[in-house]
Amino acid sequence: MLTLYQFGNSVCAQKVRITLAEKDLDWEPVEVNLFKSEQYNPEYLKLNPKGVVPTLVHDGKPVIESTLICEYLDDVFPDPKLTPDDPYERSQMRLWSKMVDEGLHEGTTEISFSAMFRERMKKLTPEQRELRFQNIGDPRRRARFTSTYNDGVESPFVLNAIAAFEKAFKTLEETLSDGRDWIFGDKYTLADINIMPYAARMTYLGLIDAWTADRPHVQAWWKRASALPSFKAGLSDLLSDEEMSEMAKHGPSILDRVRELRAEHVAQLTH
Ligand SMILES: N[C@@H](CCC(=O)N[C@@H](CS)C(=O)NCC(=O)O)C(=O)O
Repeated sequence: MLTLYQFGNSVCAQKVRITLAEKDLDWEPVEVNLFKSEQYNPEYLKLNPKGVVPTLVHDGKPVIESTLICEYLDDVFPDPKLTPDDPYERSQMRLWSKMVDEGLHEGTTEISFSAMFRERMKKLTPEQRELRFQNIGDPRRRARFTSTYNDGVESPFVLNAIAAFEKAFKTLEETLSDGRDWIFGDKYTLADINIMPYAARMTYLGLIDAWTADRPHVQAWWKRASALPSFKAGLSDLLSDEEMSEMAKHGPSILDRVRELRAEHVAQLTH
């Protein structure tokens, strides 16, 4: 039995759900409402001591970290295989998940907070907000949340986010420039699935053009990715009208500033 602890529009749960859909697996959802700080419930912290979603529980055993969950699912349910057979290619695939885990994921949180979740946070009581900021035992997360809440798009963490997206989409454009459909050739792998929720979030926020307007291979990849049945089943079909309109409403408010910051960042790049 597979149970996924998740929260609606959470990017790292989305990549797990795309993987579950690829493998046509039955699973049970358990909602952990991050805005009610349910991630800090002692029972949940026993499963995921970091106090984040997602957590997969398989036959009573918890697996945390979305990248590791996707690899675990691929090992245990190898049909269809979503990792390259060749060990060297597998190591290269993990460079993509590292890029997500070392920048793109946090970056997406900063951009989403500064544009949208900030507005939701303003509606919480000061006590509820304080609890959300606490992020048990992780001062770095608290600093990021506080900064994007207070300063929005002017937070220095948003600049890190813009740089992380620049790096990801630049690397993707270069990789696809020989005409391949997917990162490792004819068949998509967890490397592609890992990037999809982040491209989706920027699209739904109306921000993706800031990085992809001059990247035709990324645009074509995104068209293919967002048409996959597993993308629809694991991501787009599960977003409520309310979540879609929240993103469409708030994202564009930071677009001009994101473009300016990206241009300044690109002008400083030496390679
Ligand atoms: N590296 C972790 C990141 C998990 C993470 O940051 N999850 C977010 C939602 S996408 C979360 O639960 N945040 C808790 C909070 O906002 O308080 C993973 O990939 O599973």
